[in-house]
Amino acid sequence: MRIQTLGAALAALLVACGDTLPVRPNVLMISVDDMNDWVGALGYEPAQTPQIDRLAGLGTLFTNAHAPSPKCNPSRTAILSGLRPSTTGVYANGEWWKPNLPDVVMLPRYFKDNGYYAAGGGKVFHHTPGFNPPDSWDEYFELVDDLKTTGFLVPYRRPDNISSFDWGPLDKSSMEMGDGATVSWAEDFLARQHERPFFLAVGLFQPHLPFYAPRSIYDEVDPDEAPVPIDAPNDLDDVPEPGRRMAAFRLADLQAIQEHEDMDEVVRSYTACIRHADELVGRVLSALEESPYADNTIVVFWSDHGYHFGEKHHFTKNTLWERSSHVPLAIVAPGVTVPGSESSRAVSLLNLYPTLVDLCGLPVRQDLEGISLRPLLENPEMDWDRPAVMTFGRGNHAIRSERYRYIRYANGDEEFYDHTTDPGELTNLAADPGVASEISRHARWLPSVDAPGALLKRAFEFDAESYTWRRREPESP
Ligand SMILES: [Ca+2]
Ligand SMILES: [Ca+2]
Repeated sequence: MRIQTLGAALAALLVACGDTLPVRPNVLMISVDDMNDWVGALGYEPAQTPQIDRLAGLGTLFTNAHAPSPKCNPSRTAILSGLRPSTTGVYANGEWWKPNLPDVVMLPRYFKDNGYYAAGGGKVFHHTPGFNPPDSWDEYFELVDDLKTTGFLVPYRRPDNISSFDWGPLDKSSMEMGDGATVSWAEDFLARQHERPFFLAVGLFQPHLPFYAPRSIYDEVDPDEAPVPIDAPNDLDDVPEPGRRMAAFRLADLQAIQEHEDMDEVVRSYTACIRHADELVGRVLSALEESPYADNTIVVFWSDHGYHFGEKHHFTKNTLWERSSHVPLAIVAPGVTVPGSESSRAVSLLNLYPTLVDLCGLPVRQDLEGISLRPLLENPEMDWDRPAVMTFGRGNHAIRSERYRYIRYANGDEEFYDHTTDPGELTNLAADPGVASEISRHARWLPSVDAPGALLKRAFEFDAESYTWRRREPESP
């Protein structure tokens, strides 16, 4: 009897182990840089992004997903650390997270520490030297320079275009571009035999500026099919001063582009860059589908933030508005997501880290600030009251719920927009007493800490060879 009971218990344990310890899925994380929501799957009609649309159709597309910050380094640091900019103090591109956050275990490192083979290529972390720590990876393929990365050295397109910025076709094929090399590496990686589950991060640099695209793709974009967004006159009149200051970042570029009537060419080139990214996403996806890992790999696709082309009289990112924050996000999780499903709940890319930990059955991390999106992957229309929070600079935040956007700047100034009637965020309702209760409902989600800015890269002497750094003596006043 006792032996029978023991046997039954053992059998039950084995069944339980069988349930809870399946073969861990692989992860393929594809990211793009500065790609806004001009994606077919998100309803942008001029877009031709069949591959991104195909990827989204394999799982769950989030139609209301937002970046944690409207700039490369703060957004990527938040996504990969699972911690908000307001917690880490990484608010801008110069702040070097590694010496500032020595104990933070970044996403690829967490997978590596839990038995995964962590491989990355291209631009995953912000690509200033030293921002991509070698201890995060078993293998890394550095972004190959294709003139996009050194495009800042190209003579300015216009003499009065004061910043580093250019656009147009390059006489290179898709695979001769730096992103092509990254994708080639990823294709080889997926064709290889892997003994451990892998975490593979493929970081495309497109469509980041300079907006250089292979000529064959550029030539295919009909200049009339990519409309120039509307820069509504006087739109900033109801925006408080800190918001107008954010909008003025790269204002000289915007003015030069508009004065020379170049915006159609800028938009055309950016569109070509998106299509180039799309083609490469398709190659990686096909390589996965042809590999032995097709049925046991979670695929995640995201962009680090959005982009303005004159909307709210702004060019690039660097604002707390929808154009800077709204991004494509799709997750394909075999056995969890329903192909072709969509969720319009407001979600942040900050949720990616806990989501992947959850989907792969890794030990749960209590210290992360996002939460797993698994419930939404299983039921995309479930109630979800948690908004997406976005931060730019210390103390400036946007709270995006499914319907509204609330912005509060460090000095207390506010904006409030209703997306059901005003998707372009043209009318700031913050002073309207009718929305006061909604504003307080949103303000509850403001971060409770606003950490001081982390130390800048230039505060350290860095040796790339040994990956070591030393704090410089603070300059005397
Ligand atoms: Ca970026
Ligand atoms: Ca306005």
